[in-house]
Amino acid sequence: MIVQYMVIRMNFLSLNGGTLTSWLSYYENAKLRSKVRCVVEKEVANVDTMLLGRGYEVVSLFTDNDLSIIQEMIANSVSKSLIDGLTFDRVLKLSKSELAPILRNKELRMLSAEQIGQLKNTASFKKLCSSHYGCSLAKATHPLFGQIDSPEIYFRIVPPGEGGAKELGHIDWWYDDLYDIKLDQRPKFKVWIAIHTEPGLNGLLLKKVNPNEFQFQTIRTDFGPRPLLVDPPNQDFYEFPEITPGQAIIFESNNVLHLGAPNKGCFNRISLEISIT
Ligand SMILES: O=C(O)CCC(=O)C(=O)O
Ligand SMILES: [Fe+2]
Repeated sequence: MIVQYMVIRMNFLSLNGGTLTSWLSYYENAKLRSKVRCVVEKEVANVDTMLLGRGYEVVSLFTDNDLSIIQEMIANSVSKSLIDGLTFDRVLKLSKSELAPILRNKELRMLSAEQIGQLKNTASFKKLCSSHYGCSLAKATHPLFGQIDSPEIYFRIVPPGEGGAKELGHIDWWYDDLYDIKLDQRPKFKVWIAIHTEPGLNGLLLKKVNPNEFQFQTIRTDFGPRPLLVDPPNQDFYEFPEITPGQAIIFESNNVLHLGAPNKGCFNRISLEISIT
């Protein structure tokens, strides 16, 4: 019993220290750990909710000030790719055809090294680092070059009327399968931050599943291979948390099936994704 407790305690400490390296063994020890829950219950409560529960958490992450810093960063990126001098308000109203060049091209939506530096300096990002998720950023998978030596941080835009195509539901590790990313190199969590959402009208559909019960086929696109869900469930299979700008959904990368909800709002839905390991 004492030995068991030590193993569990060590696993917990490394999670809390932000490395998350023992995440897998932590997960495997879940059953064993429940025997000593009374000792560590308070400390591991959030992680337990995720690992043993619904697979995701909704958290308030970005302050209004940091949110406007990110919004400006995104407006600058979009301006660089599309039209000079766009404000964030204008980006929210760009049409699907104006946005077309960047909608599918992740490369154009990845933050630059300079922007990542700026993001890391925000109080909100530091809050994420000091949480039990830590801030070990996972390496990006570049659409053409596979895994590259820069963090996986990019934004995504879903125009009104878009999103929700049920065959696009996926588990993030399916992309790692397609890129042959080794198990120990794979992100453990995705942090999906609402940069502009209309609660209840757009956001993310998600559901923790047994990955063995879902299959995908691979399609080749100009922007790299993509998984396509075989026998996709309908929208009512998923949970659909209401999410306001600045809030984030943190979910497990290896077993949460998810897809962007159809955007029933008036504006482009904009989110920022950060993979952590
Ligand atoms: O935001 C979306 O529409 C999809 C998001 C997604 O696949 C992810 O965050 O991993
Ligand atoms: Fe995803």
